[in-house]
Amino acid sequence: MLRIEVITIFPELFEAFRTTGVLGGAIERGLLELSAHDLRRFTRDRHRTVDDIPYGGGPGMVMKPEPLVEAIEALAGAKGPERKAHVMLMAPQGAPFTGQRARELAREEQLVLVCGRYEGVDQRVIELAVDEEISIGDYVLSGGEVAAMAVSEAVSRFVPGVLGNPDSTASESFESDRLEGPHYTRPVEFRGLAVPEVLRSGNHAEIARWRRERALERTRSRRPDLLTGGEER
Ligand code: 9D3
Repeated sequence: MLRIEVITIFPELFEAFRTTGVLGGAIERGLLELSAHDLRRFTRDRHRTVDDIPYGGGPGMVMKPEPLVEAIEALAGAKGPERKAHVMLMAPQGAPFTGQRARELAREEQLVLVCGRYEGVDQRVIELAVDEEISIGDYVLSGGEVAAMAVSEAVSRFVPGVLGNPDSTASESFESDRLEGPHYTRPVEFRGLAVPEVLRSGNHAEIARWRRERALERTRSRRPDLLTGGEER
């Protein structure tokens, strides 16, 4: 069973997350575990300090190494060939997180997701205790917690049994290299906007063709990079 351990100064952010939706259901059904660990529990000083000023100067604070390395080692053991857990630092300078990486990570026994805050993490934490640094995209977040949630959701969807239909992960965007087209439900007309006639025609070949066309159109305009393989279909 996959066990996800999150190290954060804001464990309360994960309370609703771990009890809600597909992920909450999967945890309830015993298909995976997710625990959030308060980094401050691994401090030893009165003020439970997790940050300090940067060597060399500059703005902001840096996460000090002792609490982070102690937390990681308490949950995962020391880095090396014996360690069973895969330790990932959520970091803006990390490698881009992808659906393919999510699929691979779903096969791990234990993932430790380390959430940074402030300007960053002392480099020695990475060298001594981290296996991989991951970013979820080119925008600035205030810390790694939202990224850890994104990674947890994306990975959990590849854990066998988490989704009802075993096919539905394969047919989604980024598994099919094509964005999805528009969706409609009732009512057939809403504020003057009608559901496209073809979707009500009952002609399944026509419907499939229409959906392929809309998907291709949308992909061309929003994500042309996905089509550089050149295939038209
Ligand atoms: C304003 C400070 N930034 C200079 C450009 C550096 C910076 C430090 C710390 C930017 C963001 C953060 C906090 N972000 C994360 O911890 C983070 C993140 C992100 O910001 N974007 C995408 N993926 C991730 S994973 C972790």
